[in-house]
Amino acid sequence: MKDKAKIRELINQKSSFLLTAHIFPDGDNIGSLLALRAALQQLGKRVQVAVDDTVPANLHFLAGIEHIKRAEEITPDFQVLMILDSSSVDRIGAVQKYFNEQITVVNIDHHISNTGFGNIQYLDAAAAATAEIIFDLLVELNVTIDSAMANALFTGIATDCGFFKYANTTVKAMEIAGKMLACGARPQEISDALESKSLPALKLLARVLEQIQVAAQGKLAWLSIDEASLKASGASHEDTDGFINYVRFIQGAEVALLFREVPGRGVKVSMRSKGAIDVNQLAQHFGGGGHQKAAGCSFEGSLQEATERVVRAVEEQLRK
Ligand SMILES: [Mn+2]
Repeated sequence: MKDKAKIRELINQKSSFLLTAHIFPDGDNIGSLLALRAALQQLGKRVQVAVDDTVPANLHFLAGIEHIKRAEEITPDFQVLMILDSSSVDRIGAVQKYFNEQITVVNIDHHISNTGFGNIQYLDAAAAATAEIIFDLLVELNVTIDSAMANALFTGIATDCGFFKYANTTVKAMEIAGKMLACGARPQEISDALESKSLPALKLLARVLEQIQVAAQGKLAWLSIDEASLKASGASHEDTDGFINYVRFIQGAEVALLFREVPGRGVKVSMRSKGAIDVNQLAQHFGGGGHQKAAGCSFEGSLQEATERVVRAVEEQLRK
């Protein structure tokens, strides 16, 4: 469903908007939020932005980042709630409390697992990033893309396709990135920021890399980070966001998994596939979702329990 024209009409009719996106924010949802915020402001709209989580430090370089508020800081006088990059409503955390009969909910996303919630949808699982869809929407709205918006959208696309390396890298994604470059995006600044890690994070990485495990003749590899190691290192949870890439690097690994105990929030599981295994299906089996080659889910139970259950499920899949 791609109700681009309906979204344009809605934006033209209404004056006050709340934009939100998923918890555990990343470059795509933050970049998409900031670019859409700037576009709506250009059109003379009142815009608030809320994310029910801490924004990772490596995204603080994006212009306008200070306008991203927590759920409780929002004034509930908006007419439209636009939800970006979120496959289901529970992904927006406490921002859900603003749902009511009076507001129109717009669902803009690229996850194949999107549940189709909301009054109007713009869903495109072929898009490399939600930022790609936001670009299409900005064209539809006829707004001028300035360098800050271009930097935000480039960040979104580059984050989700691993700087044009992953299977979801398309001609369209690269064409839009090229256009963003022409509008003033700064890839080196973006790459430096996205790749930067704190010293505690690097030391934690060094320590946990020793504990990588493999199974299924090396086709499955995983890494678990418990709360104690995280605390002892002095790194934050967001610092470990890119750690799954190191698991992906292992020769012969078709599936890479990262298990993280998030203080007070259970176990977060990230999944990547380099082969035929559909990790979106796998994640959905455990109540999560995402994309065919990149997905995730959460567990309430212990790190050990989560690891055992998911590892067993992947081993079964790889045996088929
Ligand atoms: Mn995304």
